[in-house]
Amino acid sequence: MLTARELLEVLQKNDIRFFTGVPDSGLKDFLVYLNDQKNVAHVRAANEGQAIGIATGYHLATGKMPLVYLQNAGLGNTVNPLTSLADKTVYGIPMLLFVSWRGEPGTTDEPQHARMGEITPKLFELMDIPYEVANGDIAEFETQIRDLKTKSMAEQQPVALIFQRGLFAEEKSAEEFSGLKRQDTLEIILEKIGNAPVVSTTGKTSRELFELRDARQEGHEKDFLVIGSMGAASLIGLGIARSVQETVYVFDGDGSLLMHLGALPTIGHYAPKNFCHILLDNRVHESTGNQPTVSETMDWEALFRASGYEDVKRVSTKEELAALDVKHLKSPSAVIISLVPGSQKNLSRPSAKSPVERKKEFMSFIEKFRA
Ligand SMILES: Cc1ncc(C[n+]2csc(CCOP(=O)(O)OP(=O)(O)O)c2C)c(N)n1
Repeated sequence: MLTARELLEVLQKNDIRFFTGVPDSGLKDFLVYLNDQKNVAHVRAANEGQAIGIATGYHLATGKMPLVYLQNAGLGNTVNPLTSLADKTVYGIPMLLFVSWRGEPGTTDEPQHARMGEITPKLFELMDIPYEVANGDIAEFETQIRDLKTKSMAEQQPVALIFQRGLFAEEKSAEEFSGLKRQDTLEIILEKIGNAPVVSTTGKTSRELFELRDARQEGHEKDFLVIGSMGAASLIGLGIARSVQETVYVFDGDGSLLMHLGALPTIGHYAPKNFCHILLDNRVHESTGNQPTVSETMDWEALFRASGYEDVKRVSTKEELAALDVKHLKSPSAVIISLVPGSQKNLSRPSAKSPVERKKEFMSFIEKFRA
């Protein structure tokens, strides 16, 4: 097992001192530790492809090797800049990718990780990126870092280290905050929107929605849970809204929305008359261990308005939320809800039925709303 402190020391010894990426729970401890270090250069990226861009800029300016951390789910976002920017047939940019391995064959994981879990090593082979699977023994790990760095610098190309689950020592548990939380919010909104279709984002939002439907003794057919493809919820919502009459509610996260922010002007441009975007703004990637997003410095209201949303509201308290007439906003509308991070300890995961079965139920549910 590795501790975050040991790991950072090894990296610094090898003069790897610049960090960027998108968090994952497999690297949670390391990332929480990294965020706490005031003297470490760290840029929190909105998506993994952008992290490759940031890392490239660092290398251009310093000649040194940056580190990019990501979950393998985000590898798809990196393929374009890795192959057309950092590849040795183009600009040849040395960088070390720390990739956490969800869906590793032979392990138990969620269905959305199975395909990428299987092809992660093959993707590196296809992209001709040398990789190793990280060793939990610190001395071995140090050798791996040294060798990968030497290769990356000598051949002027990216290299990768893949982290299996459970390689890090036990994490410190998340801080408790008091204030409006996601689950209470979702409950109030579900009460208000009745029988409308919902598209909900990746991570704990979909898991809480799933639990709430059970608690309310409702089925799950009204919800399309975006369990993978982080950042796609609002775009899926747009595709649905263009094809049905009923209002579509999108439950989004700040991390998810930031990942594909281009969704906003697209939605604003096409301006569906039945679209409500609910942003659950807890300012962190709570699902992967509360690593901060850049939401803190965002003017979300201005951004939604500038993108063409007709009605934009911010809600910060339970009372304000209770008073919100979400059914009568001018569409496309946005409700930005300021939340504190926090969810139940033993949050379940949608199970019993496969994603395909749930998709079929959702499709039969929205069929009656077809335009
Ligand atoms: C492309 C991609 N990158 C990273 C992840 C890992 N991941 C799952 S949920 C999540 C955080 C989502 O943050 P946010 O939308 O703010 O919701 P919160 O977790 O705070 O509820 C991340 C980073 C992923 N699933 N897919």
